[in-house]
Amino acid sequence: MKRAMGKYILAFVLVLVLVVLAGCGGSKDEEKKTPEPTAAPTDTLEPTDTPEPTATPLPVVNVAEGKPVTADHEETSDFTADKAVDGDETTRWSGFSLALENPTENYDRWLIVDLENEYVINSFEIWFEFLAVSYKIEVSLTGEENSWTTVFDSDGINPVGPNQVFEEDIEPVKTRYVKFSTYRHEDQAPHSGYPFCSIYELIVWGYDESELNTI
Ligand SMILES: [Ca+2]
Repeated sequence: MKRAMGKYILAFVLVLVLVVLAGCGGSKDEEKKTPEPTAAPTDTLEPTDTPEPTATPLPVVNVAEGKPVTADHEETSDFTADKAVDGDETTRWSGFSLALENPTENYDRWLIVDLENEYVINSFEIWFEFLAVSYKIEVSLTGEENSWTTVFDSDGINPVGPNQVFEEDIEPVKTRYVKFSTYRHEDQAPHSGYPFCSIYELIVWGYDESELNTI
């Protein structure tokens, strides 16, 4: 009887152990799976930029070409002031510097273009044949003395030459007259050998404001 009871107890313990082991192991299917990575949040859509309005090109032209022009000196009848604005890059205006003959003379030469209308100008080009001193560009609505405003000054940097093209942007300014003038900067040595202010073409880029309303 005791042996029979012992067998039952042994069997019971064996079953209990198996049940416990089964509970601890679990099946493969029940194994915890590595959680799927959370999908990256969808990128927040950037607000669509409002397209910039396409800038209408300014009706910029050479407002100096063919316009009345005067200069304080013309080297010869072949190098007259009008040659600086005739639209021909092979003809030129040349002013002779008196300083070559007399060093006490100044180096100043000037040339004024009457644009015959008020234009907003924003850049210029000068096709130099030669210049050995500094130069300025001034503007005026009336052309009267003391009405000039300097919009560019080479300030000691001069083309020297020969045959250099200077292009400069300036703050847009409304003007009718454009004055080119030369001077010897205090840091510049007196020139020699090339006493001319010689320009193939002075090009002034600008536009008529009244035309902006029609384009
Ligand atoms: Ca010319």
